[in-house]
Parts: sequence; structure tokens; C-alpha cells
Amino acid sequence: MDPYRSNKLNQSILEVLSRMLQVSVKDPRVGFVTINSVEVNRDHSVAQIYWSVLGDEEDRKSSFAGLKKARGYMMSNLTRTLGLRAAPDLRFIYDDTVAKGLELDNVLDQLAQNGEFKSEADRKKGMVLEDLIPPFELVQGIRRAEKIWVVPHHNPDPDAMGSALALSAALTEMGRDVRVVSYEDPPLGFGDMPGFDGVVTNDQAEEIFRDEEPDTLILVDCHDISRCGPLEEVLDRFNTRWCIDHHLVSGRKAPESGWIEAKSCSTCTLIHRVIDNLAQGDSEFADEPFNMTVGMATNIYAGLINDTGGFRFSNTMPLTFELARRLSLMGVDTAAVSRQTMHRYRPEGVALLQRVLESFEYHRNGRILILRATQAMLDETGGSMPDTEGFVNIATAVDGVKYIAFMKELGTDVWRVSLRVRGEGDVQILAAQHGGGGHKQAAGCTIEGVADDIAADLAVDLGALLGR
Ligand SMILES: [Mn+2]
Repeated sequence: MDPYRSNKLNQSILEVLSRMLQVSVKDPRVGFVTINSVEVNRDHSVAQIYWSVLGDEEDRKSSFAGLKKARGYMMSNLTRTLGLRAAPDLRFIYDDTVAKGLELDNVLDQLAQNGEFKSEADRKKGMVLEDLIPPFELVQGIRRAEKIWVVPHHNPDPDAMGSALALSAALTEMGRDVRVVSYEDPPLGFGDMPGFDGVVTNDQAEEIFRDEEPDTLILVDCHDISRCGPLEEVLDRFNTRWCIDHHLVSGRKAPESGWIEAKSCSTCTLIHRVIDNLAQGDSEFADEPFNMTVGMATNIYAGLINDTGGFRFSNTMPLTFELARRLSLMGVDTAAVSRQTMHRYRPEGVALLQRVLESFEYHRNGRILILRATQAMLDETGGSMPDTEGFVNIATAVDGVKYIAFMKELGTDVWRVSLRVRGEGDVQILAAQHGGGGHKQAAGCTIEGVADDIAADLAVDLGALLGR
């Protein structure tokens, strides 16, 4: 057997078992166990697992008992996660050479160095791109896939669409059969994104699914198919689903498996890391290395600038600029991407903006601002809901305003509400109370009822946040 493959398998088993010990092995007897190394034999039928545990002889005994008990579970989970034909027989061998060398002081030093004692803000500041590591299972899952659908959330923004286009271009590069499935009425500016002309829309999805059944679904900027609106029914048929997203999970819905990293300023940042990883190639899947293209980089940049509001929002971190720098060096026309995807209005959209500005309604001495876009305004101006993208940024620019609620009339007595906070605060809590989600700074939900009542309730609820 190729020694390179064995080494790689050793490393993979070590990573997956370590993760299982942290996340899914719940046996209380298993203490602070570390897996130091793994050695598979020539035909991969046996894996020797060298482990140690923090503590004394008693901890060692009870941890060993727990490991033996979990062995069957670990073997089947390992086979599934790594896509092995058969599970290697796991043999646990206690190896305290590593543990002995680590006095408690060293452990504490290590924790301090890893930033365990730092504040969240300081830790974010210190993060570099390489600290964002795509989960092993996700990368393997993507490599195993052959016919893939990449799907952004309903009403996609440039982060969702940029993520979908960049990832699908990378998968195409890898020889996979891939489609970006999106929605009708895309916002202005998407037409300039590389690869957008190949996107299919939700109305065609049913037929395409039937004719050439795909095997894998990857949701981007979205962690649950319920956020895919008109695509939810078709997507529900996929057995293999992954997601890549940076939204906080409200806890109400179980997310798909994949990578949800709320510390990341955009999904595109995560997509960059995934593509970086895929681009290294993997002989096990006969995946050749490839280079990230300027097209991929351009789509990633579109998501990066839009989700950070052009590097103005508080989610902008040093690594945001690091990524921007790398993309710019790759040849992305950053000025063109800004022009094409930000602050861009159709004349009908500007007419609509005029009407929306007239709806501005202030509460609590101008600290709360509620605005509306109604179906009547659309009819009168010829504007559409996608035209309202960006209007909320005007509201957040009004001096003295702390909380903003933008109500968009989706249908009779059905309102989509976008919530924003300037500076410190958390509107995600309020959105979650209405079954929505998002981030602390920007969140959204759908509320049914009469407009004036909803506005009055929002003024009260946001007022309560002000009081905190
Ligand atoms: Mn996003």
C-alpha cells in the first residue's frame, strides 16, 4: 500500500476520532482523552490508536473502559465519515510519553497561546484566514459527490450568489456535474457576476431533478432548506445535504451538516477556504490540484464587500482585509465589483426609494426608525422588491438612529421585516422570536398582520432593546 495514503488515513482517523471524542462520545467515563497518533497496518484492517488522558491511574482506567464501550460506534461512524469500504479494527494503546511531558503549566500556557483566555473581540482580531478550517467531513463529502446542486437562500444577496457561483466553478474545475439553482427575478447586478448566465431558476428545478437526479445538495449562506422558499419541496428529496453558512442558528431548526461559522464576516470567506482546500487535490478521489480562477475570486469579493457593507460593518475583521488583499492580488477588478453589486438602482427603483423615504416613521426621540415598502408603492412606481436592496442602509445612516425596522409587504397582511442596529446591540433575538434569524447586527423575519399594528409592536419591542 502506498505509504502516502496510509499517512493520510492515519491523519484522517486521528482527526475524526478526536472530533468524535469532543462532540459525540458522551460516556462520562471518558475523561480529557487526547489521541496522540494513529497507525494503520498494511492492508488497513487494523488501526492502533495511541492515546493518553489528563489525570491519574483512575482516570486512565475509566477512560479506557469508556473507549472500549464506544469502540463499535466509533468504527461505524469512522467508516461512514471517511467513506471506507470496511472499518479498521480499532486497538487502543495507552501512551503517556506525550502526557508526561506536559505539566499543567504547559497546558495553561498552551491555552493562553490559543487565546482561550482572551475576549471574543480580541480573539477575532487575532484570527487569520488559516484559522478558519473547513471540517474534514465536509471536504470529504464534497469530494465524494458527483452530481451536485449548489443552492443559495431565497432572495439571494451577493454573498449567497457569489458563494454559489465560486463554489460551482471550483467543482466544475474538479470535473463534477454541478448546477447552481436559484430563483426568478434576480437583483440588478447579478448579471455581471462570472458564471451567472449558467444559473437555473426554481421554476425549472422540478424537471431538472427528475431528468438527471443529483446526489448531493450544498446550501450556501443558508443552513436550512426552509430558507429556500419555492425550492424547499424539491430540495427536501436530497438525502445528502451540506451547508456552508455564517448565520447564527436560532436553535429552532436543526441545521444541515456542514460548516456554520458565525465568526466569519461572510459565507464567501468560508467558500474561499473550502476552495483553497479542494484546490490542493486528493489522490484518493483522483482529484487533481487546480488553481483558483479570477472568476471565482471575483464572486468571492462580491460577497465579501456586500456582507461587510464595503468594510464598514462591525463584522469587518483584520482577516477580512487579508482576504481582500489576496483577491485583489489575484487580479479582481475591485472597483468594477463595487460598481456592479453595490448602490446600484434602476430608475424605477429610485422612484420607489422616494416613496419609501416618505414612509420614515421615528419613535423614541429619533432613536428608532421604521420604514415601509408597500405593494401599492411598487404598483405606482414600477419598482420591485429586489429594488429595495440597500434602502435600509440609508435608514442606518441617519444620525441619532439606533434601531431600524424595514417592513416589506409580501402579500396581504404578510410583511418581511429587516432589522438593523447601529453599533452595539442584538436584533437577532427579536427576529428569532418571530421565527427568523440572521446576525446580531442584521436580522430578518416574516410577520403576519396589519401594517400599523406591526409597526406599533416593533416600536415597543425595539424600545425595550433601547432600555437595556
Ligand atoms: Mn452572508
